[in-house]
Amino acid sequence: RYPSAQTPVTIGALTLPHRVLMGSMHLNRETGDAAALAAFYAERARGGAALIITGGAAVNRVGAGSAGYTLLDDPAHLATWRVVVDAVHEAGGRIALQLFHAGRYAFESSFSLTPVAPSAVHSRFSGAMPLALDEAGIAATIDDFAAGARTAIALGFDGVEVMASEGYLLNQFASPVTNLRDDAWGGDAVRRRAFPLAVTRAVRAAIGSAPLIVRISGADLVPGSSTPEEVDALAVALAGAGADALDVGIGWHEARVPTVQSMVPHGAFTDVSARIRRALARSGAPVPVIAANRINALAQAERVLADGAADLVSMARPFLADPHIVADSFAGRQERVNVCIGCNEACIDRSFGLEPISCTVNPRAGRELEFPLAPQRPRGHRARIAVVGAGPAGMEAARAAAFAGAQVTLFEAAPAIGGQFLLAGAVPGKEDFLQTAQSFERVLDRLDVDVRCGRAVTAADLAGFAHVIIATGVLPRRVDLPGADGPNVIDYAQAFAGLAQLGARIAVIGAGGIAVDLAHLLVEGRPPDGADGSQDRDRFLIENGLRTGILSPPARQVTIMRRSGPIGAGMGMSTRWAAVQAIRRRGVRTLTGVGYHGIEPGGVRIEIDGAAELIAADVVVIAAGQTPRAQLAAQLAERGIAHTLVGGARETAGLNAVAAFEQGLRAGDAA
Ligand code: FMN
Repeated sequence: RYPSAQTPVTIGALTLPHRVLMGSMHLNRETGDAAALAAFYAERARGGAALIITGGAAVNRVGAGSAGYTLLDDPAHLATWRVVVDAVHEAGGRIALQLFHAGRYAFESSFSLTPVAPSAVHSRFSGAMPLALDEAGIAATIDDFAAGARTAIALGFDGVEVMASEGYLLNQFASPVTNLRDDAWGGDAVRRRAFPLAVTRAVRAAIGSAPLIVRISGADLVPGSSTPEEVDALAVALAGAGADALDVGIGWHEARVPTVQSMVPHGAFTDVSARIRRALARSGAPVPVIAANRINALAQAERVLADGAADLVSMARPFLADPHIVADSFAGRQERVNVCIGCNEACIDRSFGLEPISCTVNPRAGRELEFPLAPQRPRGHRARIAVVGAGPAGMEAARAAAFAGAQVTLFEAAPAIGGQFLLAGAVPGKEDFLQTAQSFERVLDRLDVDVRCGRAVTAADLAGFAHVIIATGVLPRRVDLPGADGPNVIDYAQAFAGLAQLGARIAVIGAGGIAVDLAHLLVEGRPPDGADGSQDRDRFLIENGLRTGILSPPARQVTIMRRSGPIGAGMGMSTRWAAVQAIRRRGVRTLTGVGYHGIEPGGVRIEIDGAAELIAADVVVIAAGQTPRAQLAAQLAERGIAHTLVGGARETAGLNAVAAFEQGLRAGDAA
């Protein structure tokens, strides 16, 4: 089915049965329960990852990204990894440890240590002003990498990956932006390469012939940083220094080009790995190249490999969304795969804090022991459960309840399941949200859930059920402004539904995540039927200055506004800046600190910075929050029918898809 992906490949002494790896993810679970961490990894090994690369493990204390990192120089942290390695091996998998040093990306507060770096250059990401490493510090750090590698192999890992990308320590040495030295370790491109090369040589010497992958930064995406030629030269030199494979990372955490958000088109950066692969081929001593970032389906991995853009593909978040992505796809069950939607809300956004990560669309991720795959309930007990509403919370509640052995009926008033994900799926770059609904359709079908769409239920319909999970979602909140009931005013749900009828000038009252998404859709318009995504890729690259070209003008003139607070408040930390940047670049006016006088036929009369203004608009859209749609609860209570509220129906304050899915899982599992 996937001839290129299913061809074996070797990384040094390690032969892999196919070419799809699980990429490195720091989970913020590494210092917690060893059995839980082992269950997380073992499930992904069983799900078919050719090789798992762990999240970064710090080679020393000052190199830890935060207090949630394991420390390879602390014996107390090693026992966990031994349990993980054994579990993965028992599951038939292979696992490599990532050797990590954050450099100036370490958060200063982690261990009360001042971060170290090639030079004292402040980091916007961590807020740190690092100390420049001296000669002894450099030598000790190289030794720490070698010792960490030795430890990893002694623990039974099948190999190591040296982290030299994403703007961490080795990448900081390679870049002229962060390496201002003029000594053996900096001053020109050759000397800036010296540290990553010295680390690679030391690790190679420490582990003999064991597999060694180096994760390089294919493109830093930071102004003034290494050129493509310098990156290519580094890649060739690393292969010469003992790297068995090069894993191509993209972008620093300080980059202002999106690299991991939903809006990043699939495989947007595979030209970079292709270029490095060509440079290695020209050198006459090539090693396999691994491509990463937003490759979330096997079909796409296959294209990347067949096109020669890489020798292997790394998928990180797709293994959170669906641990079985590889096994199911190889077995022809790809329509079942729960795809990564790139939302980052339960993974990346949490990994930067100290919260354990999970996955929005798969809240089991990281909780495999709590919600084991083999249903615990005896199959004889088949409680009749109704789930009302098939948005994120309801879909997941129905799945979890059926999985736990209940006989489930899922009611949805709309013609299809998906809820707010169907709205989101219309937003440019969020097309994958539609696949979540499709994958749930398949899974619910397989679990014999009776899905009834197209009719709103009443309490009377629910009389025979042992328990009802109410997942009826939200209603757009109304605003109390003069003119708000005028014919030119609609709510955001109507705007998503009736896009074609909207005029050329739109004013949106509200500027949270939904308003930002709606503005994006309004200026870009819907893609033509049959669009294959290649236009998205071109548009993305042009918009972000990665390719020259001309963009079509925005489809509409759009203003979004709010009384107070930041534009896009409530969006995840990794997405907000990118989404707001994207709409501003497309000419959307974003206003905060707005006082409203009222809505008129010609637009919205506001006051901003002490001046009155009419925001001229043909249509005014209200996207000012939501209220729970939960009337069913009172009706069921009256009839004495047991019920649980989940998702937006329960609470809209602070609600997001992460909470909705997670509440669905817990309620369904308990039902
Ligand atoms: N990359 C690393 O090299 N080391 C890490 O420790 C690491 N931690 C991550 C933690 C999380 C929660 C996530 C989502 C990603 C992390 N990454 C890390 C980056 C991923 O390896 C990968 O490059 C990125 O998620 C894009 O690929 P994807 O679209 O396949 O997820």
